[in-house]
Amino acid sequence: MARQAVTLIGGGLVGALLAQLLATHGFSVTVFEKRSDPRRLNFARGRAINLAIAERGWQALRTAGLAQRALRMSVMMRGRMVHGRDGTGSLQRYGLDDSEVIWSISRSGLNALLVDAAEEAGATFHFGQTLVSTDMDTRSLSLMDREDVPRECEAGLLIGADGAGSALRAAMDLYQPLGIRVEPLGHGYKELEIPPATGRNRFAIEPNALHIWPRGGYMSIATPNINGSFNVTLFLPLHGTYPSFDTLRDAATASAFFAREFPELFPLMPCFADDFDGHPVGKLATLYLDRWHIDGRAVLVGDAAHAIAPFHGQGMNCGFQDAVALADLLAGCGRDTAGAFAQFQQVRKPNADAIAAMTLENYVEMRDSVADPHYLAKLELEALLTQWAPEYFMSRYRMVTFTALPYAYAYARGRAQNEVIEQLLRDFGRPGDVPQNVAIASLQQALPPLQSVEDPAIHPMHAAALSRFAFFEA
Ligand code: FAD
Ligand code: E0Q
Repeated sequence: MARQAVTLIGGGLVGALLAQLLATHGFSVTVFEKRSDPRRLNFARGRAINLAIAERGWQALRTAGLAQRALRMSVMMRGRMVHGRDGTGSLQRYGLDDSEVIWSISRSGLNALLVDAAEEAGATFHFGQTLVSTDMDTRSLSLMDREDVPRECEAGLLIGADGAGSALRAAMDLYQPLGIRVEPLGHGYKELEIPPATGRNRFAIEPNALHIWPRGGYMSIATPNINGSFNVTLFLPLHGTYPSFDTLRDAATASAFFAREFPELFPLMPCFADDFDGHPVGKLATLYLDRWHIDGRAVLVGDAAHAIAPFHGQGMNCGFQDAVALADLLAGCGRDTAGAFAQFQQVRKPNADAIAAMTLENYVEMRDSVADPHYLAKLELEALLTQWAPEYFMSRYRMVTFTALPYAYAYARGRAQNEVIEQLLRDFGRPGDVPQNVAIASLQQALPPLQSVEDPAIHPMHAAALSRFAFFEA
């Protein structure tokens, strides 16, 4: 039997991983990617951008056999370092110990690794090829290269991994409405940078943390790169009264604002004005679709199907889970691709909806409450419940970040757990005054035991890597 042809639009993080997985399963995979080859980017000139990778992402990379190589380009982050206005910083651990940490990984480095691996598995990439339009009846594609030279080609099974602005999604929607809904957050972001420090320590601030400067209504974060630099991202309302991106029209106004609101950060950023002027304002939105596929012809994955806000650091992690699920379904469906696409949507959409919702809740939490006394009391009680009844209580953050429990399960269970916590705090006031036996009884009454966590959060793979960071032990 001839190998089934798959045409992937987009060779970003999810597209390249999916190409590797499908090629490994024996499909004949062709990828069209708008950008140039990530392996030929000029790293010295290109901006280092990173993103947080957590257990779900690692599991997908393990499936592809790429986790070890990816780990080598990652920096451990133990928790969020919350910086108050008074210049104090305190680390809120993400997990119980160093076995529950997340990792900051280079976006371009990871993309290059995934493209390499996909090619090794037999996939063919065409870079600099932008999908312009698609005839869904004949499955023929119109593409354009960087010199505006058009190209027509016949597609196989069509998969759209072309991100939040997906061109394949637009073509599918024209053919058969997908029920697209975009909910803008009204907030945007600007990518800035702290360069590597000179001297003994390459890192200008604590390397093994995700730094947050919450200011209520807006915030900055910083995440480490292996070369000692940090990506700084300023999140701010797009419009409206000062401060908003509208009111920070030029680098001088922006510098004055930034220096006042983030006084310990500003002096570490000699390129602030250039970065602010040179980088676009990114817009944030959540994207929902009623349908992710058109019968057995075309399907959307990753951000193309369900772009979310970045405030839980789960967009790529979720998209990687999509890739593994879709590859498995396609490999096992014979020629019933319509069935595989339908099942893919059925399995993944409730989870995509759940992480979208949890992400929006996390934004409000980040911006407004990480330093709030009630929020801190809840964190404290969560730590106690984790100790007292680990089979009945796992914080929602840990379920999302350190397990592969379905997002929808984490969302529903998190809500029920939260009700117990709120009730206990209402009844007893401070976390330290909550009696252990009452707390355990409340949990057992409100919740079934935790669904078993099949994959241990602590993977032996991380053990060796963690030793690299022993030096920084808090
Ligand atoms: P993309 O990475 O957007 O890739 C799409 C690819 O398709 C691109 O290479 C693009 O060039 C190509 N393409 C687009 N249009 C066409 C076309 N017409 N023809 C051909 N090719 C095309 N996620 C995390 O898990 N952790 C984080 O910490 C995190 N932080 C984030 C911070 C910010 C500020 C943002 C904006 C997002 C963050 N995310 C994070 C989300 C993450 O970036 C996305 O979920 C992830 O990149 C989705 O991968 P994708 O392959 O679906 O889409
Ligand atoms: C993580 C890791 C862009 C971004 C990425 C992230 C996180 C945050 C705030 C942001 C959530 C958290 N978080 O610290 O609760 O865990 O990825 Cl803004």
